[in-house]
Amino acid sequence: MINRREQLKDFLTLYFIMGSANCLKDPIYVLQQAIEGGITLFQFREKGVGALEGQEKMKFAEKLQKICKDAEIPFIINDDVELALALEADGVHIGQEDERASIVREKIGHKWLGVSTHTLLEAQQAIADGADYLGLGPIYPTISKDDTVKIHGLDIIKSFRTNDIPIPIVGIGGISAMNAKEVIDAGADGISVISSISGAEHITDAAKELKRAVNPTR
Ligand code: FQP
Ligand code: MG
Repeated sequence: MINRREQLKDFLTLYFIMGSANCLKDPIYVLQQAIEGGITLFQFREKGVGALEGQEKMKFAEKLQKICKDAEIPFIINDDVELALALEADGVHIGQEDERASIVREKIGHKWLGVSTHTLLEAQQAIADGADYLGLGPIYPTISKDDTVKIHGLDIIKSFRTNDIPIPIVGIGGISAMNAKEVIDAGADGISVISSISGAEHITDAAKELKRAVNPTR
């Protein structure tokens, strides 16, 4: 278990999330370029305008999963626990409005479980329910999700660390190469991005720049 958690922490360094709605170019190409740029983990998040559903969503997920497998990048699925089981994904990510973490944990066995949290109480509950890592955000304002939610800033990461949250945490929301290092310095184990990579003119360069910002030694 300790090994598995240590491994996960490293995979969280540069966590790329996307679905077809986020991409300006072919998502297959976007993922390949992002991998070339050094992403360490991928989350399939097929949501928003024109998102695929049912069989189409599954076929699309399979294609992206194959690319990840070939590159040895773990493949996490957002929200859709049944799809994660069907495809034998490496993990599932859920938020406070999704299926309960304890139920999801029971369904997925030893696959990785990520949970979005916004307070210490939510974090403690998620850990009790069996979360392997926590998503914390939005740290900064973001264009990828609606802007009615509270922006947390770096303080939420610092407070989770001061309060000895024992599992890896990844910052999300408005993270770019400009601010990525301060997210890590605040105590996050990694950063998670959608548009900083998927919306970039040069995907590979954008991923490389983010990687350099969070992990200058590698
Ligand atoms: N953190 C992360 C991760 N991934 C996410 N998808 C979210 C947070 C947001 O359920 P949620 O999760 O609040 O919204 P949505 O399902 O629309 O993404 F930590 F993985 F970076
Ligand atoms: Mg969700």
